[in-house]
Amino acid sequence: MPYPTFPSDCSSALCRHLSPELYARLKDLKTRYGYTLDQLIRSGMENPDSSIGVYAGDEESYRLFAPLLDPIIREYHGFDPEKERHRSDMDPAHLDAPDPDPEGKYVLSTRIRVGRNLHCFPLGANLARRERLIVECLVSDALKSLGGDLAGTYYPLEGMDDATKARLIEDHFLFKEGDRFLESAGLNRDWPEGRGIYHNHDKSFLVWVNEEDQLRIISMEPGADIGRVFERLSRAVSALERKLSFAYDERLGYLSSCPTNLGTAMRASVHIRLPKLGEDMETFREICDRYELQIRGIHGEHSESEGGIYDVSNRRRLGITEVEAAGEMARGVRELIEKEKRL
Ligand code: ADP
Ligand code: IOM
Repeated sequence: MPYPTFPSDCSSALCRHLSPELYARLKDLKTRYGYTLDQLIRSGMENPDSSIGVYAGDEESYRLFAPLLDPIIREYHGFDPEKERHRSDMDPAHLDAPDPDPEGKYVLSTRIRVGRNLHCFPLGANLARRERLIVECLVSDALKSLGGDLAGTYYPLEGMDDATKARLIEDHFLFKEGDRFLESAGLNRDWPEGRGIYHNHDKSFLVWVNEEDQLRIISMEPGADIGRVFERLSRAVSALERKLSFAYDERLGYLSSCPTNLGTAMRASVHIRLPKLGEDMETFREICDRYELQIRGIHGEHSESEGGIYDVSNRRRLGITEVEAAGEMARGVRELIEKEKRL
């Protein structure tokens, strides 16, 4: 492929960082699992409205294509992959994140998820059909061992009726189908085979299998008790770590398909009603920038807000520990609520 061209209004990290010289330097490289630059950038090429636009195919992608990926990582996380090392801390005893909305007037629900991928397998964009089925089997077996409040059932997507699927998506429990960014990255191949969702009885603990990452481990509940949501997640991750070996790099932390999810691979979010700040996006964004928060719409990434309700979460995931990221989110949300009250 010749050097790709981007539309003039493209602002993805890919189009800002991929020069013709860099493309020429990397275009013939291939990881041991056979992943190439063209595969890495396909999603951003086909979707110029991507925010990032690249998906790694395996652990080696992060080394082989580092001249493109390191500047993207540096810019997104404010972390220097050449000089720094990631640290992880999921100990709930270290968490300082008091409920930012004790009166329950603004925050509808809290959700914290981490992404994980299995060591010894390529990442999803480069996973063969048979490997994906093995991943599903290993993960669903590990999930069967969970007890107490984490005990639940694994539901393969294949065979799930449309009404159940639609309800789970609408209620924010299940990933949506047909995401064009993932489609271009090759992450939707053989859909829906090998994909599924595990959840406990009250859907406060869930695991997505073989979506953007092989596992998305999720703790969520109504209200703003960040401590309780974090504690449940931490316990679940520890229990799964005893059964599964996750891909982890000394420098980059937990490895993920998208460079935005490296490190903690954690996104701690609230669904919050902020109708007045929603009318003053400049102030809203200024507070979010100060606390390194990201604003998403009500149905997650690439969706819009509805009825003054936003998804507000930590933006940085690498070079910050899990307890620090959740604490930063809590402090930022408290300030957003204070501002909303004053407006
Ligand atoms: P991810 O969080 O895994 O990166 P998305 O941004 O696509 O993925 O969000 C996945 C789903 O989780 C969406 O349905 C979204 O609305 C839902 N969600 C995110 N945060 C919350 C929250 N605090 N409460 C309820 N649902 C949430
Ligand atoms: N993580 C991923 N879905 N995302 C950042 C897509 C994009 O590049 O817009």
